[in-house]
Amino acid sequence: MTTIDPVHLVGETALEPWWRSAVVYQVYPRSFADSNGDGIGDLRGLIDRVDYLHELGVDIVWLSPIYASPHDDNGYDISDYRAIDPTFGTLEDFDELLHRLHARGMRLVMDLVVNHTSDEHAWFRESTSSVDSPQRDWYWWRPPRPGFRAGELGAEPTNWGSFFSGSTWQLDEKSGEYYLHLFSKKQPDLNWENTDVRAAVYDMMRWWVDRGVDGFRMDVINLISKDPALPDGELSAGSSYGDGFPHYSAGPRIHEFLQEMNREVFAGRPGVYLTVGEMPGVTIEQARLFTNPERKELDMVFQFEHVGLDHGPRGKWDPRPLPPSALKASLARWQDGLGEVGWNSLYWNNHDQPRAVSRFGDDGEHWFESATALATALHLQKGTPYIYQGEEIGMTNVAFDSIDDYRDIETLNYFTEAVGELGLDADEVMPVLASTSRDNARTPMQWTAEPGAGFSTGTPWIGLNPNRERINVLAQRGVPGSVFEYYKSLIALRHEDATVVHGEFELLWPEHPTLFAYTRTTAAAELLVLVNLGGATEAFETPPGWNGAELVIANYSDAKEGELRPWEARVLRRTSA
Ligand code: TEU
Ligand code: CA
Repeated sequence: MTTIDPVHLVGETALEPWWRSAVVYQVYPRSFADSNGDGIGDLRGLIDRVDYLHELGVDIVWLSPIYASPHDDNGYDISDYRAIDPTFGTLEDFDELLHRLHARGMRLVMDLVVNHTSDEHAWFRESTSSVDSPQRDWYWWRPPRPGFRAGELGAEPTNWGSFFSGSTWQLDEKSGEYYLHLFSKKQPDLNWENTDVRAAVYDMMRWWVDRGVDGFRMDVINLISKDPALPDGELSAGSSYGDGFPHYSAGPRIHEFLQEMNREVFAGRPGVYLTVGEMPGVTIEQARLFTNPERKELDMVFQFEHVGLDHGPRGKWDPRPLPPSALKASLARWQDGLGEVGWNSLYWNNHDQPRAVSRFGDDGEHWFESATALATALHLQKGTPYIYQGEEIGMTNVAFDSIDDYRDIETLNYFTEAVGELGLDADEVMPVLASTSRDNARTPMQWTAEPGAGFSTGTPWIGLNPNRERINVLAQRGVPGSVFEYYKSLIALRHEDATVVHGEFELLWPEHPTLFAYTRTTAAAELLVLVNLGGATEAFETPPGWNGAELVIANYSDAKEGELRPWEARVLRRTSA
């Protein structure tokens, strides 16, 4: 078994956490590899693919939830934090996976979903059993709004709308009280104000740490502290719900809770674990606090600004075109904002986002060029890059044409609301789902061109993308000029070149509408990153001193001075000697 140092020496003096030079790979287990033909990916399937991940060169696997769950939200609704769902395997399988990853020098980061549990968790069952239950206060129970009878429209304790459509409140007929659920009604929110709740969560985290896991990706962790007064949200035009976000996001005790968690779970072992907080709606100012090492809260956060730029006034189901200039301005703002004090996580994709090559790139004519251009734009930035399964082979949106093909609760709830209350035509809604549904990210991993794509010998739980015949691992692994080999080179570059890890970021040509250009600079060397985020050829003037510089990586086989072709990406290096 390879030993892995928690920290390594940088330069002469400073100790630095290992994850700063690491690349993370996210596995959505249900869609990764199915070993037993039931159509659902599992731990054994993942164990069989450890060598694949090792070959790609990633350092960390972030595993989406594998805990016991009724799967209302594909495992983000957990009914037992200390059990593996039988769909995915057993604790023995889990231990084997961990061992195999560690033996290859890789680490494992678990998904931690503790803003809410499943309504089938023992804690919630007990909480629901009686208003006098000692665990009643573990969740957010409230009586109907004064002046209203339970169940009556308007009786909900606040006017907040759920992320998954409808109200955030569900009536419990037995007690006549409502419980809060920011997501589905099968995902009741835990009451973090309660000391016992927090102690139980930390205890569970220590249990996984003792088992050997290397960190946690924390689901919607900015939502755990709410304003206990639970005020109504502001009503916006055209919506029947108020905006509760300011009242349930980054609440008054958020920093206290995260510092407490850090102390209680990781105390005495700084730099050993990776913590990344998923934080929809987080601002740069907040992120600077969350990721400032001195505050001992989190190592990094997932921010959502760049994946919200194509949302219209009515949110994600109201997509609008995105000018590349807006994208590059946002990315540069975060580079600058967290450059000195905090640390960025870098991502285009995850299991909640449509596929980047379809969304920000061109999955038709310039599929290869745009997949690799986007990869270059992201991986050369300062921060820790995250690759979502299939991104490394340029997987695209699936664009199902029937609502029956969709599986995602958010998508299905929205569809029902859209053709119901909102009175929209199914024909107008389907193209919106095709471009924005989370299921675009959840179609099975394309390993081969076969009918089951090498994912499963059975019927997959969600339809395969028919382009598996063209886009698959077998067609790319070890094949020069493939998206896979390009990702491999980018990952290797981060490991080999300290400038990629440490260099200061500076945006060039902020006014240019499509060329995303920046430098990364250390005392020893400098990188120039040039990416054309558009489908037309663009002329540019080589910045002074860069003519004839060493070419590090490029997605076209030849380079023309002063010109970038559609989605062309080029990285140059010079040393200060
Ligand atoms: O997502 C939280 C989140 O805010 C969104 O990305 C959400 O999925 C939705 O798309 C908003 O429109 C996390 C998980 O990543 C997601 O899969 C879960 O459904 C959600 O929390 C609840 O646990
Ligand atoms: Ca299976």
